[in-house]
Amino acid sequence: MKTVKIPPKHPRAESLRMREVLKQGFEEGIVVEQGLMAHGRGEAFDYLLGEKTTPPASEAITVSAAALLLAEKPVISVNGNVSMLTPREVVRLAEVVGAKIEVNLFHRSSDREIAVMSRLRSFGAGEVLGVGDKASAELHGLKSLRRWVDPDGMLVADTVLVPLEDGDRTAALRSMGKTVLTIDLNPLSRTAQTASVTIVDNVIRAMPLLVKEAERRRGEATDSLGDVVKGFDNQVNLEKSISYIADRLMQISASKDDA
Ligand code: PTJ
Repeated sequence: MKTVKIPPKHPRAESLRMREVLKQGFEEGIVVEQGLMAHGRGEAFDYLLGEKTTPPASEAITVSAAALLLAEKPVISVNGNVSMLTPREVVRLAEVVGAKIEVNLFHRSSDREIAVMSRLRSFGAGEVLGVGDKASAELHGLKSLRRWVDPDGMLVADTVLVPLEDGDRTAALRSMGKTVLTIDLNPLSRTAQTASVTIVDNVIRAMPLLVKEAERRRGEATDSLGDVVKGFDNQVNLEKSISYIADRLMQISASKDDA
């Protein structure tokens, strides 16, 4: 299939470029059809947010960076979409915070696991967990194939970053006492509502900012990082994101009334 050439000055160039990246991932067997649909849902919420990182999202990014730096056994979970959209940032974030990278797919197949791992490796990843027989431990309370995790990774992790996720696994990981960080454009999704920290933002904006924040705070005293995490309330932060959308829509509608 042909790739469309996107004019750099096109007002929606970045959004169109992302679609082409995901389409390429689909053709390479990395992204599933459902991943394309999930992206469309994300795009709709991104429109409502004004396609920028909001103040509550920035706050959640700061808290997530601190939580990852404080973690003893952090893991970054990667699915098809994330491996296409932000592979470089996944690898860099793992380096900065000392996290393991684990492939965990909802629509699991051996070929896809290997394809996602190969893509991450092509961006410099070393060890990639969760592939093939390595995913031999079971998360209880989960029916989907996401329940198979790596005994050296997600099973024993204290903090897990699950960008662009479906809700069940977040709930299962939380019930095991783990800190779950997510990036989800939909503040109403089950994942967003269940996670310990939800960054309501597009992964393509949030991941580079998360890397930057982790780089900036690396070396900061444990007490000071602990203070950042301690004061955070995810429900309050989600309410701020929802209010941000509501206020924005009210302003837009008021400006149309004035016209
Ligand atoms: O690669 P697999 O097999 O693991 O499958 C991955 C998908 C995404 C298909 C799977 O996890 C899934 O079905 O996810 P959901 O339940 O559709 O949830 C995806 C969530 O991510 C939705 O709330 C979307 O709004 C949100 N989302 C989509 N694109 C982005 C996003 N959030 C942040 N950045 C995005 N680019």
